[in-house]
Parts: sequence; structure tokens; C-alpha cells
Amino acid sequence: MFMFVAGSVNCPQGIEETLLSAIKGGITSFQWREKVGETSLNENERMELGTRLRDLCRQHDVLFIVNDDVQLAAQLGADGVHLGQEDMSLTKARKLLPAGTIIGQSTHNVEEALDAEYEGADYIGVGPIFFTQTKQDSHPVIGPSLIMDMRRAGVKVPIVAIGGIHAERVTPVVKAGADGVAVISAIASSELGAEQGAIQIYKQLAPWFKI
Ligand code: TZP
Ligand code: MG
Repeated sequence: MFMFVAGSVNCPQGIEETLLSAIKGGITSFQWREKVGETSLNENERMELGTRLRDLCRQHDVLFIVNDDVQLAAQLGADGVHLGQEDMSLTKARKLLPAGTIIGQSTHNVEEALDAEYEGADYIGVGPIFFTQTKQDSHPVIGPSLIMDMRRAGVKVPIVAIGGIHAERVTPVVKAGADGVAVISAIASSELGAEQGAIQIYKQLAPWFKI
């Protein structure tokens, strides 16, 4: 999986323009992460933007995944939802969403990974793997070795590595056991532009593609 994660605040060039460039650069999924409080969008504007982003993804066969908000994901007919540890439980989200909806969950240690797998997550996000300035929260940098620890502990669910990932860091995380990567700044703030930023990562990831 090659996932581009972004909300409006992450995209100085505009979120729709950046998403289109990322799609041209080879992403396979887009996680819309429009954090409440970070954006000035009201509910209607949020739905309108979500609809446009969803349609852009659909037109190009890219999965559209909504961060945090199960209700919004359902209203938009999203392909999936991505849940943090503090969001709605997987079991409850599963009940509210149509069959076949992808549910991903953020995990930060082996125990959370095993729990997410047990509850039926379709993939888990693992991070921050490397230092990132994009998301400043309480979680320490964990390094690629945690992915190895998860695999050794028997975690089978697809792992998407996140946090400070850029092209040179794709191979180390895949070798540690990740099935894909999720990036924000390596695309949205790339000096080469979003499309080239995505292409650089795609080139590293494509030989390994599992999902
Ligand atoms: N979760 C863990 S790190 C992170 C998120 C959303 C931010 C990743 O951003 P970047 O710019 O790819 O380091
Ligand atoms: Mg969340």
C-alpha cells in the first residue's frame, strides 16, 4: 500500500491539486485527515470537500479512507476509515459501516497490534517510525525494529509504516516487515513537487509491493 495522508493544513498547494499530483505519482490510497480544530471548514464545506476528494479517488481507482470519523466515512461512502487508539472501537465501527469497508488502526506497540488484528483490522498503521515534524504528539519515535518485533510476535495483518518516511527509508521499513508506507510531507511538502515526491517513493516501493 502506498498511502498519501493529508488534510487541508498539510497542503500549501491546495489539497485537491496535491491529491491529483499524488495520484499521478502512483499512490494507491488516500487517507483524508482533516482534523477538527485545525480547519475552518463547517459541516457542509467538509461534506463538499470530502465528496470532491472521494470522487477524485474513485475516478483513478485510488482507495478513499477517512481518518477518525466513522459517521463521515459512512456518509461519504468511503472505502475505509482509519481509527486511532482514542477513536471509536473497531468492533463498533464495523457494525456502523457497510460490509467490506476497510478499517485501519494506528498502533504503537506489539500489544496494540495484536489487539487490532484480533478485532479484525484490515491493516495497521505503525509509527512514528522516524522523527516527524508533521504530527507532534506524545508518541515517541519507535524505529523500524518495532515492525520486526510485531512480526516476531505473530502479527500477520498488513503493516503500513508512517512517520518521517521518504524515498530512502522505504527499503529499511519493508525489510523490517512493512507491507506499505504512509506519507504526508514527502508528498505534500516535497521540494520537487507532489507528483515527483510521490514518484520517488513509488519507485522504491513498487519492487516490494504486497498490497
Ligand atoms: N501518525 C504518525 S506520524 C504521522 C502520523 C499522522 C505524520 C506523518 O507525517 P510525515 O510528514 O510523513 O512524517
Ligand atoms: Mg484518530
